[in-house]
Amino acid sequence: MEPLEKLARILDEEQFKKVEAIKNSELHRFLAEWIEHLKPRKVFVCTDSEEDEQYVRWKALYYGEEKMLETPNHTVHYDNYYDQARDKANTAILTLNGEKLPFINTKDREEGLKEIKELMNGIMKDKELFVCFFVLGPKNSVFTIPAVQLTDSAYVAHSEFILYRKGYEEFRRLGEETRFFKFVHSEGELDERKTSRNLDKRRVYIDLIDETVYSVNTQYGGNTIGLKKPAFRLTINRAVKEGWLSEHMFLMGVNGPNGRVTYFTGAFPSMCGKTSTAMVPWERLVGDDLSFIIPVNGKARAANVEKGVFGIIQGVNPKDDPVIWKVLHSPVEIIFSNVLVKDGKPYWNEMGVEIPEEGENHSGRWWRGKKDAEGNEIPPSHKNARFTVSLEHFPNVDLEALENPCGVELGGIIFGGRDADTWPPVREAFDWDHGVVTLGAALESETTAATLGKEGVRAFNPMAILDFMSVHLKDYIGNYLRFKEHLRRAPKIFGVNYFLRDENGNWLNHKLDKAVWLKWMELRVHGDVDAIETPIGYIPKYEDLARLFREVLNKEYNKEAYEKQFTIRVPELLAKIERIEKIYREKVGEVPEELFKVLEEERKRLLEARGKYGDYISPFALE
Ligand code: SPV
Ligand code: MN
Repeated sequence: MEPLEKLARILDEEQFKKVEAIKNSELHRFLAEWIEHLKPRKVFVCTDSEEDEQYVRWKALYYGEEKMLETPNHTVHYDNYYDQARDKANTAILTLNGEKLPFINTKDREEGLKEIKELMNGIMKDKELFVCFFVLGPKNSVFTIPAVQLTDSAYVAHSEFILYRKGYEEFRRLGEETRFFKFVHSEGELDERKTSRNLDKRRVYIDLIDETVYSVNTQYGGNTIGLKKPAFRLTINRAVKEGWLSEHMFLMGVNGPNGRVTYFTGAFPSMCGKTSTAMVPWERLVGDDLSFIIPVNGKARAANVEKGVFGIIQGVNPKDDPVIWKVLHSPVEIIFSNVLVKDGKPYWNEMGVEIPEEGENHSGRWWRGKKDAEGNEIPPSHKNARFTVSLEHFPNVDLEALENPCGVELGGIIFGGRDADTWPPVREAFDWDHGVVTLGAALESETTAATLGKEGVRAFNPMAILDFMSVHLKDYIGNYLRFKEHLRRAPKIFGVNYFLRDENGNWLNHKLDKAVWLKWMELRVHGDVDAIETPIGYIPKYEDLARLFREVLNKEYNKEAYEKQFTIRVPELLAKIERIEKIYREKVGEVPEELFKVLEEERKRLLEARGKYGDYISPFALE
């Protein structure tokens, strides 16, 4: 039977009409195959209309996946207590003949597809299936990638309406031409709290060949929201094949002198200050998680893949995060997940106000001192509790940059990690290759609660993207190094470290200092301030920072603080080069020779400097 005929039989007339109006035979084939396989009780197809979006919001409440909170348009959603983060162990890239890739969890494609098909056979028999259309990137632009999502979770569909641009009309416009991503998700059987029950059968499988991701027996957004991290694996693969960059990066504009705006992307591992950097209140927020960077007419142009934020809520407080705080306390559409709720109000760890002694949270009914099955005390909210909200509600959003089909011209790229003892707070690479290798490819960071597993362990995390890597790292790095060939002027590359400590373990910087580093980087992109040349790149001069600290934060910045922060730590830097070189030689392999050459040059400069100035080099010695 033809797919459309099949769909005409399975769907009611109203839903069928919506599908038929999209003239794309691959879409019809996919829908017919999967709807037949999932066997939902009911199917709802979402167009771009406000009514259809409202239907999804309402169904999230009706099915109990979300509950209303006191503030209008606010809801709360809970994931299973053991389903609170991305599940790396059960996420795999499907490869032909079981090919293995360094640092990537892979699974034989045939086996993986078979397993998924079995797990999903009839899995929606008591459920309603939502068929939703969205696009990645701004609509009708070089960045646009259409995508279709099948899910039995109204919460997942609802989240996508907040986070992505609607795509039904785009599918109709493109018709047979549409080359699109496909996502199939089922939360599986639910328990009485409406959270996924069969976590032992949780799987996220990524099929690069069909550009399809399957996700089952999980609800946590990082595993289930197709257009977010599942799609990211697919876009990295496309980007490497087509010569552009798909990155785990925020996008923001930094206000320079005389009305100048310079755009930056920034890559940080999860929970390392990425969102808070993008949201510095007086700068221009464009995106906080995923960026596409495409060469257009010799310039690197960047766009936010999304239009909303799935942000970490722990630690958001009125003093340090006034903008987020205000948004979270206004009656705009927000889904809170895995927070504490008492009398219809949400609470979270380290929010800077008093938290009730009991209520409901990700563990069910909660009281202070409650322990989990492993004997660990359960905090009021989960460390990875989140809020989902559209960017349009932020007072500092740069809407023009967000919706511009041409994206914005990129002035700089920032790499940062959680590093206690090696990198200075900010520095600029000598050139593209130096930045790509010593700042991007060499990025290491301590692990955090954003993934299941142990925290605080220093881990190799090139470009903060390792969790999502879907191609051989040698190809990914090679594509980065070649990217400059498409450009007349490459963006400058910077490295930052917000987590540097002294020998007693004390933080050397305040949370807000990042706002000063941003201003310095903005000036450097245009050559407006001088810098000190060190073996590892250019660092700021004391005078410039002292002025910027006064102007930006109204703070005195003394020479002692500067000297401690910007001392070049030669032994740690040399040890890092050793580690990184070893990883690329032994664990990655076949990496472009340039990478080793750039590392070798850096080692030489460090050894030479050590001969002259010793192990710990004051920035004043290099001026
Ligand atoms: C991250 O962990 O990098 C996130 C949240 O942005 S998640 O969607 O879980 O990936
Ligand atoms: Mn992320």
